[in-house]
Amino acid sequence: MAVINYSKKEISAKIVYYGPSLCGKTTNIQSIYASIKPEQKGKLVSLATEADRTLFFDFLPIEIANIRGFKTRLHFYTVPGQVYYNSTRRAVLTGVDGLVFVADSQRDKMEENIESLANLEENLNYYGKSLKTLPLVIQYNKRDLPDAMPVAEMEQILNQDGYPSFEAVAPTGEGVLQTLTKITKMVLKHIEMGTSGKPQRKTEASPGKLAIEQTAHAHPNEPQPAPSGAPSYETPQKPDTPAQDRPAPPYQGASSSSDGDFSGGRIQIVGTENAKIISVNAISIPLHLKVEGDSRTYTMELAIKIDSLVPEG
Ligand SMILES: Nc1nc2c(ncn2[C@@H]2O[C@H](COP(=O)(O)OP(=O)(O)OP(=O)(O)O)[C@@H](O)[C@H]2O)c(=O)[nH]1
Ligand SMILES: [Mg+2]
Repeated sequence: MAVINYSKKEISAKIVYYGPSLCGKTTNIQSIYASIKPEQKGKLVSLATEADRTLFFDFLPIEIANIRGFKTRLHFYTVPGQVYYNSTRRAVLTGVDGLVFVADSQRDKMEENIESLANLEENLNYYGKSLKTLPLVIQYNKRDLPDAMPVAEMEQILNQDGYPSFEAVAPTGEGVLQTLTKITKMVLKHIEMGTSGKPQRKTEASPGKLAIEQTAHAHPNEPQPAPSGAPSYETPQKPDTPAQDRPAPPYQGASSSSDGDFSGGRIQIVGTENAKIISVNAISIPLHLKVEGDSRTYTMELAIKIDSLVPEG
């Protein structure tokens, strides 16, 4: 789950590149690292065996544009694809906010792709999560190889739910930034709106999402700006990149508060009134609130459900 530090005004989100052994996860991260401006990226950390197989994970932090005044950091991880490292794969998924499934396009790797996707769902289930409720992008990598399966066939097998997908040749960077941009936008939308970033799916609310919505989702009745913050790259986007997959322009900050809308600023409780019993097991307490940057005072009823009222003494 995204970590939001309100006092520092920072959001951190975790995106994991998952997929079978040797499908090109590390190569994706290396290619991203080579394309991102130095001031936007942190150190690329790779923990690999001598044969360059990922042993634990690769890690790349990227800082992106502010979202509603919050500095936003994305942490990209890969997992070790080799089958016997499952406990490490599962550990890397802790707190994941978005996923890129890198599929190997070679025909004889299809079984491994299917197994890895099933393994991903199984490991997410361990944390009470699912592909159905997390942003996911599928990448068909190794498109340059002669035995690459047609994409339509791969879609049929791996992507019946219609997740966004991209073709890639990771060592040349082809399709790498498009994949990154898409998952970044989906994750930011997920954080902002409390959705999976997939409009066709209905997601269940969780306490974490609610907290994010209350503070970061500014104006529910106004048109929302497209989530910003796709990293800017040193290499230009290909001209044939579909418009929706290009990085969005930097978001210029939250607009001023409108009536009854507490977004964007710090909320201070300036007064309370006596609690009222509103049902056999609930009370409400009127709270008077002030919002940073707004001279008006607001009143809100805080309703609390209680098991029972036990007289003291
Ligand atoms: N031809 C071709 N080779 C690729 C492509 N992507 C990756 N490779 C090569 O495939 C090999 C494995 O790539 P990695 O990025 O290390 O794979 P990985 O998914 O991180 O593998 P594990 O860490 O073992 O899970 C390397 O030799 C890469 O150069 C591609 O699109 N085309
Ligand atoms: Mg690797």
